[in-house]
Amino acid sequence: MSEVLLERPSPGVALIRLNRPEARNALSQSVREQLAAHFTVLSNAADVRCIVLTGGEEVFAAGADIRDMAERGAVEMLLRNTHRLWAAIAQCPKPVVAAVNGYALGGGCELAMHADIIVAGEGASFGQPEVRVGIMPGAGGTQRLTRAVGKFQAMHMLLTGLPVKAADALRMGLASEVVADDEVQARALALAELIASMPPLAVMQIKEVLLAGQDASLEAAMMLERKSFQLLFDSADQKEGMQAFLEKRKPVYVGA
Ligand code: CO8
Repeated sequence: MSEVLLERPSPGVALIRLNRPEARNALSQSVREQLAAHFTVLSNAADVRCIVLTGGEEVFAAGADIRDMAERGAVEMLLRNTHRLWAAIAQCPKPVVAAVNGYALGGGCELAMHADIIVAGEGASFGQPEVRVGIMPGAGGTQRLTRAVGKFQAMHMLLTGLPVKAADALRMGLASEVVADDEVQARALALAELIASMPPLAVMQIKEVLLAGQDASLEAAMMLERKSFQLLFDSADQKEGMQAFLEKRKPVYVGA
């Protein structure tokens, strides 16, 4: 069976499931290639409005595959061009909800941080233990983590390699919600279904502007926001959404 499964649990929603339990869903080059391929296809699929990313009910992902890296040299790592595979996830225009049960460590934590919403189970834990195996994060652990939780929490996690429990992750801003372990998948799917029922152009503009604006000046980011706001007034879904409100009926969005 494939190490990365793609399912379509409900209309508008795609579910990507890591399926390498014997290696705690460690992200080998092959797994990353499969992830990138799925994200590339789903990014362009008009009938997909939200993506749930999960490792299943036991473990999210225990990081990059250490067996796959232990004997590699710098040039070999460079030639893998792994950043292009991560970019397929980072540049996905559709919202991504991570459903995290169990460990999200190293590259697994970085993978979760590529999502837009993180639903964590009470027993989940997040960590960047790379320092303990002689390296450092290479897919956003020093950058996305710091943007999410700030310098002092990020340094604490990165320099010690100590994981944080779900409740602390929530408090720090590294999770959106914490629910009972056996409710994680259902909750992530429910959120994805709700997002999939929203007007897709507005949803994609919100994601794009929020992410681009984080690294721009406030003035530039406000201009981006304004332009996207104005752009949406040319969409059929804006007319439908406002008309439906005025007519006290449920809107029907078409993504145009
Ligand atoms: N890589 C390869 N194999 C792994 C990994 C991993 N990251 N994690 C677990 N496994 C394997 C184990 O080797 C073991 O295999 P086997 O049965 O053949 O001996 C199997 O999974 C089960 O593991 P455990 O027996 O250790 O299971 P436990 O439930 O007792 O423990 C843990 C689970 C806590 C997750 C533990 O396995 C662990 O600490 N794993 C390593 C965590 C880690 O250090 N992660 C960071 C890796 S480095 C990294 O992610 C760099 C990211 C850079 C970005 C990518 C750019 C290329």
